[in-house]
Amino acid sequence: MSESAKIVVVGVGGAGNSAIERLGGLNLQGAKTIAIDCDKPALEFINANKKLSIGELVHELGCGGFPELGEKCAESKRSDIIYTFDNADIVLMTVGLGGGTGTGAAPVIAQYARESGALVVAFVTIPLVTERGRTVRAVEGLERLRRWANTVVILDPNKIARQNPFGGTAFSTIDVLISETIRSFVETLNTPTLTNMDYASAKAVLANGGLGAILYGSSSTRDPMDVIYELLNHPLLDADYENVTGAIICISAGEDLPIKTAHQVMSRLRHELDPDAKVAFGVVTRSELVQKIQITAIVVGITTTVLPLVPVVKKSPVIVSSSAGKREDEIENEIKVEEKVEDKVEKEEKKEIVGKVAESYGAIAKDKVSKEHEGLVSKEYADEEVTIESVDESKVENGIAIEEENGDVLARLEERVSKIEEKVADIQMLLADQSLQVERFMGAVVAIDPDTRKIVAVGMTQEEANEKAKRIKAKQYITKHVRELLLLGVEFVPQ
Ligand SMILES: Nc1nc2c(ncn2[C@@H]2O[C@H](COP(=O)(O)OP(=O)(O)OP(=O)(O)O)[C@@H](O)[C@H]2O)c(=O)[nH]1
Ligand SMILES: [Mg+2]
Repeated sequence: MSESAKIVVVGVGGAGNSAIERLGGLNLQGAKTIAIDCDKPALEFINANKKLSIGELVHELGCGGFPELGEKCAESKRSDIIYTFDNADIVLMTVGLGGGTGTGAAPVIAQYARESGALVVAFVTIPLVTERGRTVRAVEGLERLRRWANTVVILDPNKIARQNPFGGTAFSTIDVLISETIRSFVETLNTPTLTNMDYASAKAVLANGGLGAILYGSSSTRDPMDVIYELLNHPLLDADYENVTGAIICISAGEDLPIKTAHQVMSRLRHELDPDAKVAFGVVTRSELVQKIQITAIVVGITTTVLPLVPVVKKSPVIVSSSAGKREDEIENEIKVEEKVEDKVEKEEKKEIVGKVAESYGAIAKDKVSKEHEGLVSKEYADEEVTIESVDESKVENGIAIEEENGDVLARLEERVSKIEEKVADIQMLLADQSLQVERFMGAVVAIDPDTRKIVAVGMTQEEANEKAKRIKAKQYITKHVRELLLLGVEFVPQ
């Protein structure tokens, strides 16, 4: 090893930390992992060397899809964040863009890492087109992140969702790709192996990488051409690699790999790239890869079709589909259509819940909400029972609700149903005493004390509660409740 670099791998937000969790499972050598989230309960499930909850401002329960909250949370924990970097030379970040924590906090964390002198490489996932409005937020987050990270490697689940050679969900495939790429990179840099990557060369590639992509190929034959073919024709990559400005190329293989084969692979790949591209190269051997050869590469300086704000330049005949230009339009159109549908559904749901709340609690909506929804307190809800549950945050923080699995949820719901009368009375008293903010989420309602921002009650119809219990685990159920509180907007006053 010529010069060893101190590397940390930092996951930000739920998706970012699922890649960290996977790295923990791979027993990553040569770097420390750090999990950062505003969602403290979610951190409990992550296997990382260090964990940092930065969610004090949001009661440690995530940012409910609001990047501005994620940003504020990160800013509020500046010194803690810098401390966890421990003067690292390289900070590798993993983030799913489109939610609140990752999208908002990652650019701030990248900034702090840069200011502490580290080289920052972020591996980001953009949302699926089916995630509706999240793409716009993701693009904004990406633009902010690009200002601070030296290189941002983008992974697009939409391509994988269309054609997934690995099986599983698009996101789990991406997490495999990210964790394999990070692992190989870190190991070729920082562990004793066949051909170590030179730190200075890696730094030269990544320092001004701009946008990057991952290339991946694996083969069970020892013909170097096979693995290169796999790599360059991989369906996950839709980037113009010929004109890239640099590449980090890691070959992983069994200990039986002849060094000559590794060099053949390398020189063939070199030939594929622009002659001026900077390349850093390493070979790592792993006992589980006997008779196999795998390449993970990070190419930088790419252009991509993925996001509307990123310029599109397509040149490579090997990977590029002739409909690439069209696809971008299609994606944009799909998003527009979906956003319209979403707006409509949201309006209708809001009307519906306002009706329910008003009916159940004898409350009326004020301001424009009341006008918009006047007359909506209809008889159609009269026959439905309403299940009300008081939830306080200590319950969630203690992890009691979070530990529960499906069976326990059913038991809890049964118990809850038996207490309907009592709880309805409770919430009615609460609502009679004070002005509470009420919002709907996932077909339920929550009442929040606007001063303390504490949830004082959660309510849903029995039918919805039963349906929910069939589908989801308690941890998701409870944490979702709290996240969605951040969508406050409708205020009710007692009649
Ligand atoms: N790589 C990866 N991405 C995912 C996964 N699940 C969701 N995503 C993507 O990541 C985006 C952000 O989701 P999260 O990471 O859960 O959001 P967050 O950053 O924790 O933000 P809040 O929960 O809103 O505070 C989603 O919109 C998806 O596009 C996953 O398991 N792996
Ligand atoms: Mg989250």
